[in-house]
Formats: sequence, structure tokens, C-alpha cells
Amino acid sequence: MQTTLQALQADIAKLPVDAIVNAANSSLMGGGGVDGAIHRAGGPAILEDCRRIVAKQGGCKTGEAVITTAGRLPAKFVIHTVGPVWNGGHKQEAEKLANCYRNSLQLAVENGCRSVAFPCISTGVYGYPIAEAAKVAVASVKAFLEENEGMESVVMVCFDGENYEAIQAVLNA
Ligand code: AR6
Repeated sequence: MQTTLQALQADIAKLPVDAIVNAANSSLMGGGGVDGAIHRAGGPAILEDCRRIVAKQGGCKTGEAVITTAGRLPAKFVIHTVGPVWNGGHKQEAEKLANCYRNSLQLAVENGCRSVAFPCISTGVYGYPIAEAAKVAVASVKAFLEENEGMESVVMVCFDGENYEAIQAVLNA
């Protein structure tokens, strides 16, 4: 079955998909940007799950992912991943960013999710150049989908027009 891969300009917290991905930080204790929006809209159950994960494994490393309840959100799960801070491009940022997408999709598959929505990880506070991030994001998702069956839909959710244009450009290339 062919998976739909599309860009959407929206608030990721509002999407009724199986899993939405959060651009978190390694503490998993919340933050600003999309992280703040997800915790605010989803309520305290998400942070409670995050605390349990921290107690067990001590946070989440860059490029890795963990899964929690979605609380009051329309999604079933939140997958929290930690993007790289942009550091000029020579600190394996691209590899780490690609790992975020791959590991999040892997966790989604392991939890029976068939629809996943991603934000543009690292393109806010973490300063990853938008066009570069879009290339890495789409390439990583496509590579995963080529090797894994069963995912129905992957949505690349863009909050702002610049990210939307960048993702569209890569998808249409
Ligand atoms: N829905 C979809 N995308 C959004 C939303 C939303 N509701 N809100 C913002 N974005 P950022 P990062 C976009 O800064 O760069 C947090 O404090 C935003 O326009 O949220 O990975 C964490 O706790 C941008 O394109 O994440 C970390 O400390 C994209 O989401 C740190 O920020 C990512 O921006 C992570 O930084």
C-alpha cells in the first residue's frame, strides 16, 4: 500500500491522527514552541508520562524518541523526539535530524500507529536552516516508508508559511 506523504499548514495539536510528534528537549519536561503548545492542549497526563520515562531512563538523547499518552488531544499518542541544535552543520546535525524522523516512525509502527504528523523539528528555537531541514526531513521519512509497510499517512505539519513552502518544494522536486 502506498503511504500518503503531504505538507499541511496547521496547529499539530489539533490533528486527529494516531500519533503526533513533539519537538522536545532532552529533559522531556516541556518548553516553548510546539512542545509548549502540545503540553498546554494535551494537559498534565503527558507530563506525568514524561516523568515516568525520565525516572526510568533519564530523559531522551538527541535523535532518539519516546512515546506517551496524548492526554486530551485528538491524537492517540505523542512521540517526543529531540532534534539537534544547529551548530553550523558540521556537528552531525543532518544525521541527528534524520534519526529523529526515523526513530519516531519506528516507535509509531511498534505502537500500531498508521497515521503520524510531524512538526518541522529543530527549525524554531534550535535554529536549523529551514530549506536544509526540509530536505533531511522528507528524505528520512521517504527512506523509512520504502522499507516499512503499513503506514497510511504521514503529514509534515508546518506552522508558518516559510516551512510550508520549503516542505512543498522538496515534496514536489
Ligand atoms: N504546530 C505545529 N508546528 C508548530 C507549532 C504548532 N502548534 N508551534 C510551533 N511550531 P520549536 P525546535 C513550529 O522551537 O526548534 C522547545 O522549547 C515552529 O514554527 O518548537 O526543535 C523545546 O522544549 C517551528 O517550525 O522546536 C526545545 O527546548 C517548529 O515547530 C526546543 O524548543 C519547531 O520549532 C526545540 O526547538
